[in-house]
Amino acid sequence: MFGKSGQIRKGLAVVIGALMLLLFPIAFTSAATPPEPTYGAAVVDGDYGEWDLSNDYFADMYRAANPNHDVLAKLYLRYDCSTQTLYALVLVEPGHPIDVDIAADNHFVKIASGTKLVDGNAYPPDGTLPDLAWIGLSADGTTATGWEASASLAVGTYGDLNVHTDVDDEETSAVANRAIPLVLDCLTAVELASINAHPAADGSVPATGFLAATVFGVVLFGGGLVRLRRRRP
Ligand SMILES: [Ca+2]
Ligand SMILES: [Ca+2]
Ligand SMILES: [Ca+2]
Repeated sequence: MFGKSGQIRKGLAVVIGALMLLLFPIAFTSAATPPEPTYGAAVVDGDYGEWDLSNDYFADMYRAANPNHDVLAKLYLRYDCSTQTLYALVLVEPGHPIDVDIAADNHFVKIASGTKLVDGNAYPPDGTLPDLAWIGLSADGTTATGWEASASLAVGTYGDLNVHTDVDDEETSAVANRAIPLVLDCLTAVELASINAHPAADGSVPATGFLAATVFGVVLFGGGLVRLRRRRP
């Protein structure tokens, strides 16, 4: 009896250990830790279903870029180290639609001390960087609920990322003081990615990993039980 419960405990430990190994590194690496973004890709197509609004959240965008004023939109970021592509998602707060029909230049991502990386002129997306796509574009094309965009940006440390959009009627919504830190550290990202096999960009890898761990654990645990039964007199 002692031996059987010991084996069962051993089997359970293997199952739990396999699950923890697979799940915990994913939990740590899939989240943005500003000033570092989530490391992964996105698809600029006007559907933000691939974004994880809790893990990819990067910064608030305030009225007039003033952190003492209301938050009118939120910024989410991802960075793909393999292509050195920055992906941005901007979603407005309820009641503050994007002012789409203002000048396309007013919706942008830039490094304040450098050139603009992407703006509304990159709409419609054509698969060539930079790209921008409206989210929830109204039938008359004058408002939207957000946008996603992609642009080339080299690995490095930046002190002045500015993401800006216009909402309501020509109202500025931008990150605090139009300059927040952004760190793109692909050495760390690659190291962690090799532990994980791949960062969880769209959730498909963790799902596969979870299934593999479950099958692996059940086979081990089941095999142990079968052996126990065979040994019983
Ligand atoms: Ca998308
Ligand atoms: Ca307008
Ligand atoms: Ca383009």
